[in-house]
Amino acid sequence: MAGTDRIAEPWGTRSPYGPGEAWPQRVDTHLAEGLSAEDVDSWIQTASLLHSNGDAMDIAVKDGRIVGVRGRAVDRVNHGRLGVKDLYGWQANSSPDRLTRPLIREGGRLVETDWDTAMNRIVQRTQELLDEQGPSAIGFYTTGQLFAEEYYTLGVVAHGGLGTNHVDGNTRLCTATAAAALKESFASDGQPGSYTDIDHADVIALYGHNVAETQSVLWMRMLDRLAGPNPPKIICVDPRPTEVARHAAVHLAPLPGTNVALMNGLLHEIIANDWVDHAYIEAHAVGFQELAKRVQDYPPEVVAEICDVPADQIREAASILGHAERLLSTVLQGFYQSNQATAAAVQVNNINIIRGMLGKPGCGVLQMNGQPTAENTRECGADGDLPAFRNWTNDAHVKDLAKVWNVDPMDIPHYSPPTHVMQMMRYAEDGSIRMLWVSGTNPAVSLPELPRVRSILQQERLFLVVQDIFLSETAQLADVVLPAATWGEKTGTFTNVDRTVHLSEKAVDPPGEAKADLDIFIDYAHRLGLRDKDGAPLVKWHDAESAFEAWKECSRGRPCDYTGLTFEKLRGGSGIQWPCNDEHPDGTERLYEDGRFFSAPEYCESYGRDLVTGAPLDETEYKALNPSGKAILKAAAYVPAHEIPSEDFPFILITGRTLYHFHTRTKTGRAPELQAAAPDVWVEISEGDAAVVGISEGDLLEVASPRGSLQAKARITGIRKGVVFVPFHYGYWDTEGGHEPDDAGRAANELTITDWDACSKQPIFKTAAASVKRIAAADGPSPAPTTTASRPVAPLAEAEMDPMTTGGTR
Ligand SMILES: Nc1nc2c(c(=O)[nH]1)N[C@H]1C(S)=C(S)[C@@H](COP(=O)(O)OP(=O)(O)OC[C@H]3O[C@@H](n4cnc5c(=O)[nH]c(N)nc54)[C@H](O)[C@@H]3O)O[C@H]1N2
Ligand SMILES: Nc1nc2c(c(=O)[nH]1)N[C@H]1C(S)=C(S)[C@@H](COP(=O)(O)OP(=O)(O)OC[C@H]3O[C@@H](n4cnc5c(=O)[nH]c(N)nc54)[C@H](O)[C@@H]3O)O[C@H]1N2
Ligand SMILES: [Mo]
Repeated sequence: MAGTDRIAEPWGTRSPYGPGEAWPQRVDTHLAEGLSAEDVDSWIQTASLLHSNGDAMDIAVKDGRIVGVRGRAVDRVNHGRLGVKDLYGWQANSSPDRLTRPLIREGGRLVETDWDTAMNRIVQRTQELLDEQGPSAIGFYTTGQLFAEEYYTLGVVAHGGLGTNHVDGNTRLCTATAAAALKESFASDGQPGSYTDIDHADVIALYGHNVAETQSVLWMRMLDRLAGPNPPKIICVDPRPTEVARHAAVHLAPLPGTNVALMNGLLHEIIANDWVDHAYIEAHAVGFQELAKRVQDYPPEVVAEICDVPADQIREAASILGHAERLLSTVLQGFYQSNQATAAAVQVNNINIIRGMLGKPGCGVLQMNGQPTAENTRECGADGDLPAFRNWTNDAHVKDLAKVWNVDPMDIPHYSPPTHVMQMMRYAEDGSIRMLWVSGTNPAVSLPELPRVRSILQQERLFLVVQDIFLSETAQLADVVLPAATWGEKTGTFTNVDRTVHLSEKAVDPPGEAKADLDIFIDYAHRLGLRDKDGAPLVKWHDAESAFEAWKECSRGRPCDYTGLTFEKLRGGSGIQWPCNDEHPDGTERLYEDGRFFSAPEYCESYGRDLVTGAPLDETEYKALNPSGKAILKAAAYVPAHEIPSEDFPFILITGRTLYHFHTRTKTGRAPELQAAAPDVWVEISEGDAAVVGISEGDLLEVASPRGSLQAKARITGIRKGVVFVPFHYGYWDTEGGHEPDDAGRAANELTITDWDACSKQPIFKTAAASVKRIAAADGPSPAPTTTASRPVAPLAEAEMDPMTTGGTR
């Protein structure tokens, strides 16, 4: 890929291929200015940590420093390709403002200290709180960006050691709904499909998933199929004109928050036309009658009215889905973070199930992950669930886990559902959670309703520990800040969306005294003196490989069985998909090939919930519904979003991502090429709405919701009318204010609502009511990229473009 400006051409050149053929390799490389491959001392194996695709790469090392990256051609996931964030994002590792020493708060200020002082302060506070109140005073809020070994250790410490039920990951904001939707349909987490389904599919349907920007290598795979013979048809469900929409056979742009109505409309058509695999349903699923009955209420005309989508488009999309021979469905935040998240995502599973399209090449469901290691947060129990998809309401599972950890089953909290992060924030607000340990996430920017979140985290009475690699907005509020080593500076494994496990090796030393998250958690366990029931140390491992071995044992016999993997086996070649065990020594491409599921009552991870109210089913109800372990078709009625537009707040606000940045930009904002490509916040608005409000490209707007406001420059795009979009990447670490807005805000979450999905407890970042006001005339175009969904409807005049602030237009 020499010579291609990947900022301007993010997806690079095409390598067309046909159905059933192997995706051609293409090795993408980027090295620091002036270096060539001969200058590199060594190449160290890893995979991407800036999205969930799991793109395998080697880190180039010279003189003990990271100097670039190269895609791994042998890997099943990316065949050598890399996305634009990965090509440039590694530069953040050597940023001069990395945290290098622990910090503690003294007289209101954070000051440098040594590890002993910082850790002892945490341990002392932990012990005081355990004595005074017990484990319910302590909460852990982790991430989807550490390694499996780290989550497993944290889960053991929190659940098995302290015995607190307040453990969650930012995966709650991210893929809680993916897990919930899989639990509803298959009674267990675990991705049915495989990326190789793209090589075979004749229809690919993407629901609320802007894959072009958020898993750009996966999109390259789709683009290469589109450029080859017998290309697949794409169906896109998104209110914005994403690159996916631009390549779609049918682009459905529903009003945000109406996904369930739309899905019921599609199912209505598929069932009414009998594009249904009755033999498959008969053999492998329960619940068809109820589903068929429920969707009768959603003929295309009714749905067209609710979603503001033409009825004929719904019919056309349904016909494509109904005639597909190999249907791949993908789902992401447009469903997971929107109204009725789980109910909507489950309807996607339903389409594949009733069409009998599971467990065969090209027939898959990818309930996507977002973060690189979110799968491991879920598997290892750092999201509150019990490790290896054990069912916390099944006493036999708890007993089994207690055996693995050598603790008393009563020491593992399982008396109530794990506390989800929004509830933890509530407890901290009320003062019952008094210590919160945040690792690898930046809630002061990423949680909804920031004015409230800041006030909770700032409280004097809350002891806040933040473990990060930078002094993030959240770290600035902490009582103790622990400097972490990150990707490239520590070893471990992580697992992508399609269950591919990758080894990530240490390439360079961390800066200063920064330590691997694993070492920090182990140190905490030992300092606290956590023991098993025989008095031996609870945490019996000391490094990544020994932690991996312990995790493997915990996963034995469960759906995510890792027992056939070793570091050695993961070294040198491609990543390997779990389950990998004696039965499947080379891993498993697709789950459910034999139409058998992990859903037997005694084996399953979850008995499921009512999709509308979220009320859990108990064992007896589950056994009555699904006695013999089939897939479950679950229906749901459409219920409108809680906050709908009003006279004062006439727009629907949605938020999300751009290609060039990762989340709160702590990494991508420190990579000059990426920062220049999208340097500041903007707001997308349709041409029609802009004309009504009297807005031109680049005008400064105030966007307000009942919770707060921000200022951003207008980008007029093909977004559907009535909707505005704000990227959520822009917080305050690189503004004067530091952790809060100076005068005008710019973080999307100033506006978002404290509300969550009834089933998955995932916060609703997409759908709130907002107003838009013009406050100043343009002094140039908005800082939004022009290569992506934020492409302007009218081309920007050359003279207007600042080459440093218009991303792909250079
Ligand atoms: N470049 C980049 N890539 C990333 C990340 C990143 O920060 N930057 N983050 C990673 C992570 S953690 C995640 S979770 C993923 C997220 O990946 P995506 O889910 O693909 O990204 P989003 O932009 O959050 O949302 C996707 C789309 O949902 C649409 N949408 C909003 N509301 C609705 C609705 O009600 N219905 C429908 N049908 N669509 C709606 C939006 O218009 C948007 O285009 O990306 C991962 N990859
Ligand atoms: N409005 C709105 N809000 C959203 C979303 C949205 O679409 N709209 N999406 C939500 C989603 S899906 C997600 S995933 C979240 C993401 O939200 P966050 O998790 O808050 O975002 P990040 O910027 O990835 O934060 C990760 C933090 O971990 C630090 N870090 C990086 N590597 C390491 C490491 O190895 N060790 C440690 N200890 N720290 C490390 C980084 O410096 C950074 O401060 O945002 C959510 N918030
Ligand atoms: Mo995410």
